[in-house]
Amino acid sequence: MRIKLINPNTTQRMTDAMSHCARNVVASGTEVIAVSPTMGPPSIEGYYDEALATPGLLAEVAAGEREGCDGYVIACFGDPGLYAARELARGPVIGIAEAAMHVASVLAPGFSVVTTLERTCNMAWHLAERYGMKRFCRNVRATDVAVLELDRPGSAARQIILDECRRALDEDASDAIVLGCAGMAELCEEIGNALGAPVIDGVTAAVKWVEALVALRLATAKRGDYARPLSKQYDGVFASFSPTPTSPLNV
Ligand code: 5HY
Repeated sequence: MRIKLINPNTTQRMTDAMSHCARNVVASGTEVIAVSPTMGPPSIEGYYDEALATPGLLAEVAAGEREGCDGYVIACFGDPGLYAARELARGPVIGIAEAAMHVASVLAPGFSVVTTLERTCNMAWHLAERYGMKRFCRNVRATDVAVLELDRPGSAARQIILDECRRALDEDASDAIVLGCAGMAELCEEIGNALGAPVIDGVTAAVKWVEALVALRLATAKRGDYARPLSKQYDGVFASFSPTPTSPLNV
């Protein structure tokens, strides 16, 4: 099977890192195709970034449909464009926040999210609400580490994140941690070993979930909200995104 892992920001080193993590967990018969859009923000740290990352993300889903991909992961903790992507895709589409929160909810009575900037904390709360996870989510904590600072050589990010995760377990009545950024995927095992508690990375959780759904021959429902977009001619620079009966996008 072929799973397309889409990093909605344009930073290739982040895409490469999450691709490595995903390839380490998939079954031998599963191919991971990791991509970034050619247009959009280098990191997603707010609603405006998310909005401008979504067209490029959707173009990658449309390309995946033409390439015969079996399922998709939206590898950004805001799960941008998740429902629009489901309109385009035949196979399952899972967001990393959605996956990580659901996994945490069956491993512990409560979890804390440890994310990057303070300004993205409410986005995580909104996602917990949307996914029915608020009863499990005890807290959302910011480390104020910028997304592109996470893997900068010499950055103190690892220690800052580990310390915040430890405070979350000590202070939030949480027994599990959800890492609130795709850029934290490579830290997951190290932090989990240090804390002796479940630490969940949404990238690998989402990839395995998509793999399981495809293996069960389950696909996105196409009767209601996730039916193909209605055909219409878009204007201006988005003309190439015009949905048609056959190919939703010809980008
Ligand atoms: C992410 N931003 O996973 C989110 C994390 C965040 O570029 N990839 C990004 O800080 O919201």
